[in-house]
Amino acid sequence: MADAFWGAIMGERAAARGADLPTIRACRVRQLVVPFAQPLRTASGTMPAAPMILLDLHTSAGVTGHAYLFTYTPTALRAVAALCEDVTAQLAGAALAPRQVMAGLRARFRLLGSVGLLDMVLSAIDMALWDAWAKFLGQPLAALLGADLSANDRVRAYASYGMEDREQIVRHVGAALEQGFGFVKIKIGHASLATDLEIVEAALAAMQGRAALLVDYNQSLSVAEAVVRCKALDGYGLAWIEEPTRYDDLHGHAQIAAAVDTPIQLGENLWGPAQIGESLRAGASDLMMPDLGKVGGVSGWLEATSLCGARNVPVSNHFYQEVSAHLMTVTPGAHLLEYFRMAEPILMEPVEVVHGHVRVPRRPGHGMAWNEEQVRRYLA
Ligand code: SMN
Ligand code: MG
Repeated sequence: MADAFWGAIMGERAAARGADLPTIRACRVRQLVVPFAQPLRTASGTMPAAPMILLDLHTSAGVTGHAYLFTYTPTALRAVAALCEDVTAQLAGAALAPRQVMAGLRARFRLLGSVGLLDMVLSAIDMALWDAWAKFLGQPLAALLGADLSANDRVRAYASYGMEDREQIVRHVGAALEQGFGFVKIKIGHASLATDLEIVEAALAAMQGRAALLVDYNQSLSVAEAVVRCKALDGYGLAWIEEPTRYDDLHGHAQIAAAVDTPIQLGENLWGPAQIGESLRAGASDLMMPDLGKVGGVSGWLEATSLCGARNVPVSNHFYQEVSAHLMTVTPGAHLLEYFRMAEPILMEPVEVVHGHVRVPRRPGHGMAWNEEQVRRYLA
């Protein structure tokens, strides 16, 4: 009953407004498990593949907004897909107005609260809405948000890899240098600090000064151990040390950041602009890297990165490179784009890397179109 009520409300508002905006017709949600080129090992777990949902938001203007959402574990896939289906079922008839639609949905879930899987679903809906909106206006997302792509359509990127042994790290560094990347991220958090240092030294030796190294602990250390290990890493001139301790231990991260010289990076696990703001106020990190699937999609990114800009904190992304590339062109203090080929197997046109930079596509919207043959192959 309540759902019919909300559907009527959304529909009435569109009708009252007249036909000046397209309306949302229907949404399709699909569940996939897309293999990584190789299992992605982190100090907090290994992922053999990317469980993700695809969201297609069809409109009366004949344009369809697309979004994918990484669910981290197949265990969450079905629940996230079901939640996405139920939430998007309320949107039929609503005007294609990303800000209004999202404000309406967030108001609806005020009592439930959204941190967690619902925030992920709302983030995906937001990304699909902005894609459809930009397509309806015939603009690349970046241009719609105010970027001049004719002046600059490239975003500096870093090649992102997992937690691997020396030989694999050296191979990855070689591949990254060949593509012109000036920054390479590897994951550490091995059983001992000695092994971390051995891997870092191998990566730096392979780089021969041609690139800067970023490391990612994926929340794996206690604060005390993180202070010890990050201090030991201080002498290596790393560009950043990422999530040395639990993402939500803002005080702990602030302690680590105060104890070491190397910039501390976090943000991929912060839920929405509110948690980004809390983290900034706590001085938890020197750098910030929101994740579009957790921060609230395009709308969440714009709000969160405005907070970063106000505090002069450089901003990078986590995953979702195809959409993040557009946003980085209009983000104050845009720092580095994470280049990690998660969705590439299901895209018609993966993002293009040009000498260590990702080129922002000029196609309307974010530029992603599904390779439906591949999608069918990976349906869960
Ligand atoms: C990361 C997180 C989750 C899955 C894979 C990789 C990593 C990153 O923290 O920064 O990409
Ligand atoms: Mg990370």
